[in-house]
Amino acid sequence: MVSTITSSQEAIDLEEKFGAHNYHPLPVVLTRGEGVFLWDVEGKRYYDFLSAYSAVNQGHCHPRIINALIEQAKELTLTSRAFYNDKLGVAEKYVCDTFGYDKALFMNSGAEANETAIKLARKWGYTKKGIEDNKAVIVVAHKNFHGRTTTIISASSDPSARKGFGPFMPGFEIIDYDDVVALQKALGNPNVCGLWIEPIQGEAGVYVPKDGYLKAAANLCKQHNVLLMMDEIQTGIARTGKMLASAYEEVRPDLLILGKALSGGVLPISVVLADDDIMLVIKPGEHGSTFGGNPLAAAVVVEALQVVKDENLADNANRLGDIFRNRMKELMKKTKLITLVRGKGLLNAIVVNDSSESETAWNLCLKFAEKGLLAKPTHGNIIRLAPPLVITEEQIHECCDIIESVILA
Ligand code: IF1
Repeated sequence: MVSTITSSQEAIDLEEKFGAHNYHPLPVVLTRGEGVFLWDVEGKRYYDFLSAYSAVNQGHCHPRIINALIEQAKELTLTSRAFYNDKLGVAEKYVCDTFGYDKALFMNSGAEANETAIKLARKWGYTKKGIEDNKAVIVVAHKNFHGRTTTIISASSDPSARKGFGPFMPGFEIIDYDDVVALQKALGNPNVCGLWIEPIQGEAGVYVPKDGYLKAAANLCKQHNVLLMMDEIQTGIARTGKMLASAYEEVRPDLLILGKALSGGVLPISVVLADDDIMLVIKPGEHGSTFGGNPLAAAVVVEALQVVKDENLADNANRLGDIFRNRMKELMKKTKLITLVRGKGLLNAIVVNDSSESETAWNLCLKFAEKGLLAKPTHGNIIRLAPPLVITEEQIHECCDIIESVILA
């Protein structure tokens, strides 16, 4: 018999007993979302300062996106790619026009899009750059986060992502992020087919590289005939105050990887964008996915991106991000508990003055929740603060008031 949940504790107990223990969530049980707000099963309202790790940039249950989902769901949801459907081509053209590429390849999760980019870069390396079979190397950055598959964790430097999950996929070289000299040295290897990076490292604690790093990386890639593979899964779709974070340095990646907010959080939709000389190295039968490019996703992606444009969410993120960081800098003058605020647009983090083993950041997040704001610590002492981009100036001030009152107490 299927029963309904009547209390938060009941839901937590069920997950604890029947769910795998691969997460350690904050003890809040959510049942409804609208715009910047979430409600728990007891009816308490919260500001969402995680946005499902930047998947709900457009706000929870955006009426236009939900409507597109419902209307398409009534017509056709899945055909597989064994046949054409009447929505996929429209979505492909839309994302190609939006981001300025020749071709798009839709997948579902961000990890799958990254896997797709790896396959594209390797095949390009063998067929276009002339790298000897099975020798291709992809250069990645220390503290990267690109997903959870066995190949992707083979490129990770995080012991908790890797330990116990070997053997690992060869063909990755890890160098320091934000280090042009290291990059210069690594790309000199003629077997390198790709440089795979995030424009801002999300999981590393919203680490923003120095001005000029991305531009230098793009130039070095060009110089060494290496593909620049940019993972904008978390930074893309207006989160950092521009449609793409790469645009801050006028960098155009050879492979652009997007996910999360492509759907406004209603479905897993991801995509890799590239020009013909790269994308067409993959031939029929060499790559795919049952759900990738399904008509439901195709209808949703067009509406979700159109909402970002119509509501000027990039400008809003840019403007309110400045206000937010200024408020946090003011707060830092009044307390020693916060040592740093960093980020771009509405992708920000505060660093708590404490060792990463202690519980201070976790306890702060529990207090934020008590006061009606949901955020989650990362690496023990960093709190990521990333509300939906539909938040207003008045609301962001109210949220800064909450954060300030908790921290000063
Ligand atoms: C989890 C972090 C965020 C990503 C980038 C690819 C993916 C992600 C830059 C994979 C996913 C997530 C997944 C989530 C936690 C989360 C995260 F804390 F780990 F770093 F957002 F900040 N590239 N990020 O950030 O996309 O396959 O999940 O769709 O619980 O693993 P996915």
